[in-house]
Amino acid sequence: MAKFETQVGIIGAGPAGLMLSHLLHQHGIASIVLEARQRTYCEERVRAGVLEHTSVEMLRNAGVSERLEREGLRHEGIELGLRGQLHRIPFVELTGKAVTVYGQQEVVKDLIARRLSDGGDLRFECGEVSLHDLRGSRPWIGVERQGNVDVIACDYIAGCDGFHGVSRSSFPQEALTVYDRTYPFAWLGILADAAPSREELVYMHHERGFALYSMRSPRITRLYLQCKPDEDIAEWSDDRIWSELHARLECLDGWQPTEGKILQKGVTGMRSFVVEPLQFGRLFLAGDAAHIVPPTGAKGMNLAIADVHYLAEGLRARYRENDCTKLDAYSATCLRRIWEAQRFSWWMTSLLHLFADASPFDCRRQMAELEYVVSSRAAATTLAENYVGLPLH
Ligand code: FAS
Ligand code: PHB
Repeated sequence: MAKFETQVGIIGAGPAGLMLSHLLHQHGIASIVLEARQRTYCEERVRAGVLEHTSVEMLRNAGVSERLEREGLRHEGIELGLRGQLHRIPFVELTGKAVTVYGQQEVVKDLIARRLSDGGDLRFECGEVSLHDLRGSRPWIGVERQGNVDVIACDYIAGCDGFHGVSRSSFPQEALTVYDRTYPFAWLGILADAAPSREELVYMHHERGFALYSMRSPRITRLYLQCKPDEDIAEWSDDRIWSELHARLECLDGWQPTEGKILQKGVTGMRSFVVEPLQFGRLFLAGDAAHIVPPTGAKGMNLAIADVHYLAEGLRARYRENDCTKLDAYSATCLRRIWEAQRFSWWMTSLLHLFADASPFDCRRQMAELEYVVSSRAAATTLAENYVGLPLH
C-alpha cells in the first residue's frame, strides 16, 4: 500500500477534471487526476463539438487555446430549418459573439498534453476508486489495483467522473435532491469522412423527426437523427442512415448533405438531470457528475468547463487568501448557470423534436413557436445569447 499526499484529488480526466487540474496548477495548487480509462480512449472519445464564446475565453485566458484558435471553426450563426426552408440566426449581429466548432476530444488532447508538459500528475487506468472521510478535514481516496489499495490523502476531492462515476454515489442519498427528466427519443449520431457542404450547423425540424447537420473539421462532418430511445444501431445500415438524413435535411434551395464513409455511429439517450447540492463535506461535483443536458443546446462540455472555472476560483481564494466564501458558494453559483442551461437545452429540444404523444394543438403550437423564433429579432436574440453562452456570474 502506497500513500500519496496532495491538495486536491480529482476523479476523472474529461474536460472538467483536466481543466480543473490545469487551472489549479496556474494558481500553484497541487492536484492528482485519477482516470479509469486509458489515455488513448480519453483522447479518441467523440462527444461534443461546439464551444461557447465563454468557454473559448476561459481556455484562452488559461493559455490552452493555441490549437483551438488555429484549427477550430468560428461559426457566427446557425440555421434553423422548418418545412425545408432554412432561417439563419446571426449570432454576431445579435450578440456580438460567436461559437467555435472544435471536437471535445481535441480539447481533452490539448489539456492532457499541457498538464503533462507542466509536470502534472495524471494517472490513467488508475484502478477502482473509493472516497472516504468526506466530512473530515483530510478526506482520502482509495485506489485499488491488483489487490493493492493506494491511499491519496488530500484537502478536497473534485468529482469530475461523469454521470456513471463514483463521486455522486458517494453522497449519502438523503443529502441529495435529484431532478430528472428523460425524453421519449434519442439521437442516432454519425461521424462521416465527408467535407462540410454548408458553412454553419443546421437544426432541422421535420415531420420524420429532428435532424442536425454539424461538423468537426474541413474534412469531417457530424450528423444526428432523432430516433427511438431504444433504437438498435444494428438495424441501421450506412445506406439507410444516409437516405434518412437526405429525407430530413432536404431543403427547398436544393442543398443536400455530402455523403462519405461513416467512421463512427452510435445512439445517445436524451435526458435532463441535475443533483443539488454539488458539495458534500470536502467533495465537490462538477460536469456530468452533477448534471446532464440533452445535446440540442450544445451545452454539455461548456457547463463542465464553467463549473470548474468557479471551483478553481473558490479553491484559489481558499488557498491564496484563506477566504472560503467563494468555495462555500460554489454549489449555489454553479446551480444558477446549470439551470439556465437546463432551461435552454429543454427549450431547444422541445422546439425541434417530434413528441409521439403530441396533440394536434401541441403540433400547431410548436410550429407557431418555430415561426416566431425565425421571424422575431427578439426571439432570435434570446436563442443566440443562450447558445453563445451567457456571461459568467
Ligand atoms: P466526462 O464524462 O467527459 O469525463 C469523466 C471522466 O471520468 C471519463 O474520462 C471517465 O472515464 C472517468 N471516470 C468515470 N468513472 C470513473 C471512476 N470511477 N474512476 C476514475 N475515472 C472515472 N455534448 C454535446 O454538447 N454534444 C454532443 O454531441 C455530446 N455527445 C455526447 C455523447 C455521449 C455518449 C455523452 C456521454 C455525452 C455527450 N455530450 C455531448 C455531453 C458531453 O460533452 C459531456 O457534457 C462532457 O463529456 C462532460 O464532461 P465531464 O464532466 O468532464 O465528464
Ligand atoms: C456536435 O457537433 O456534436 C453537436 C453540435 C451541436 C449540438 C449537439 C452536438 O447541439
